[in-house]
This record gives sequence, C-alpha cells and structure tokens, in this order.
Amino acid sequence: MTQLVVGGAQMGAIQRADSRKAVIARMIALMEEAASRGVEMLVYPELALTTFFPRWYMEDAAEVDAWFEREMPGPQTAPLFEKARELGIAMTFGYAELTPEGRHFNTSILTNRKGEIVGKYRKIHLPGHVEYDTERAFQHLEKRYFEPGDLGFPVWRNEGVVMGMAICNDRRWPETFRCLGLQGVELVTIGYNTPSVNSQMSAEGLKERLFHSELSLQAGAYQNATYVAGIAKAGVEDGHPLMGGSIIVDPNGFVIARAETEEDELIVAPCDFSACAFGKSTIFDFARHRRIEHYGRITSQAGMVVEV
Ligand code: CDT
Repeated sequence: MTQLVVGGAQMGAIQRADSRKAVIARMIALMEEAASRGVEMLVYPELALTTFFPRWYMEDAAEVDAWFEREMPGPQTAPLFEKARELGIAMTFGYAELTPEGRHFNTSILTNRKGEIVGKYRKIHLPGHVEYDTERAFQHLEKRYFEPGDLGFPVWRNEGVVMGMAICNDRRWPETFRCLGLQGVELVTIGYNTPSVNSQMSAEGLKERLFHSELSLQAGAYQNATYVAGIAKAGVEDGHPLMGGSIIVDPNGFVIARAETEEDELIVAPCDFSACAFGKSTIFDFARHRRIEHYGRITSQAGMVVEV
C-alpha cells in the first residue's frame, strides 16, 4: 500500500519581463512551504519558468528560442533540483524544451525524491494556431512554436506509484486519460495555462472555463480510477488573465484539494494509492468490460464524419 502526500504548487502570474531567477525563487518558496506541510510529490504548472509566451506573435527565431531551455537541469534551474533533493520532494514541472537537434516541444519532466529525472512527456494536443489571427481577441500560438509531442503517453513507477503526465489542453481529451489508464496509472499530473476567457467567444468566461476544467479532470480521474492533480499558472500576465482552479481529484472523481486564489498557492492532499484498486478491478476493469472491436474509429479517424 503506497501513500504519498501530493502538493499542487499553483503559480500566480509571470510577467514577460520577469527573470527565470525570480521565478525559480518563487518555485523554491512554494517547495519550502510544501516541505513544511509534509508534501512528498509536488506538481507545478505548464511552462512554469516563464510567462505564457505563446500569446505573443514572434517572427524572429532567436527571440522565440530565448523562451526555451536547452538543458534540464540547466544553470538557472539547478537550484530547484538541489532544493528538491535537499527536501526529499519528487516533482514535476513544465517548460519549453529546445532539443540539440533544434526541435521545440512543450514539455514536462518528472523527478524522484532524489532529484533525478525519471520521466519526460511532450505535449500532444497543442491548441491554437500557427499564423497571426486577426479574428481572435488575443493570440494562442502553440501550434506555431511547438511541434506535437513524440513520446506518446508513458507512465513511470515513481516512489512506488504509477505516474503519468499530461499538459493543459490534453486534459480535455479522454484519449489522454485512457492511454494512461490502460497502463495502470495511479496519479496523473497536469499543469495548465488557461486563459480566463475564450478568445473566439466572449460569452464563455471564467465560470464556464473553470467548469470545463473540473469536468475534464474529475471525469478522467473517475473513469480511470486514478488520482489527478490539475495545477494552474494563474493571474494576469501583462494584461492577459489566466484562470486558477487548481484541484487534486481522488479516484472516485471527488475534489480533495482546491486552490482559492489566482496567486502562488499551495494545495495539499494525502493520497492513498490503494484507493485506485477498487475502480480498476470493478466498473473500470478494462480487460473485462472494454469492447475494442467497436473502438476502431478512435485511432483510424481524426475528424468527425457525418454519413447520414
Ligand atoms: N495551454 C493550453 O493548452 N491552453 C488551452 C487553451 C485552449 S484555447 C486555445 C487549454 O486547453 O486550456
């Protein structure tokens, strides 16, 4: 029976002018608070080291690459790893990854309690668009700056728990959770940067966006009998609001910890991973109940086809 105290380190706004050093200092402060509250596994948001730069249209490759990390840990992030090692806290956080081959990914890594990287995930469901879109209230250029992840949806046994990662928009896709669920996942970590309003439909505001996020995270947890930690970068970044709403969800789909602010805020939940076994062996015993002979469309067809 494995138990871990899971923490969610929601982060408030990071302005375009903020340095990596200042951001890492905030992450370390959250980690120290987490240690004081007994946290053993700490989840930070997507693109945790910088502002959500895909809202800015850029043409200059050097300007774009300045938002990316060429090594992990690198000189700027090493203090975070050292602190994690010192405190014995496993962690996951997101960052923009530039590979030695010049490839760009929206990435998250997972470490153990010794500060060693044990897993890497590259975001698969990239939202947004490639070119400047005059029809939108603001830009969301993830498809311009990143290529879709090439690592699939792996899991790792980390500190005795089967863990998997997803990033932001991935949480809206049941395929994400099911790919992890089919590998016995017990903790799905998901960092996000979600604008508080829809750039293409002003009627969809904060209330609706928070609802959609919770709906997706709770459904993913329940339908795969797994804990889920969905952790925001929130607050107003250079005039652009990002929603909070970080939650930790149990394998029955209930929210067991919730952030109340749009600032740097720690949420904590003791998790007993033996609680995943009941759902996995009964209503969501995939081996007994899935009917894969009828699921061909899921992998053979991307877009909707109306034939009637
Ligand atoms: N970062 C990220 O993936 N954000 C998206 C915004 C969707 S609207 C383009 C999200 O799913 O929250």
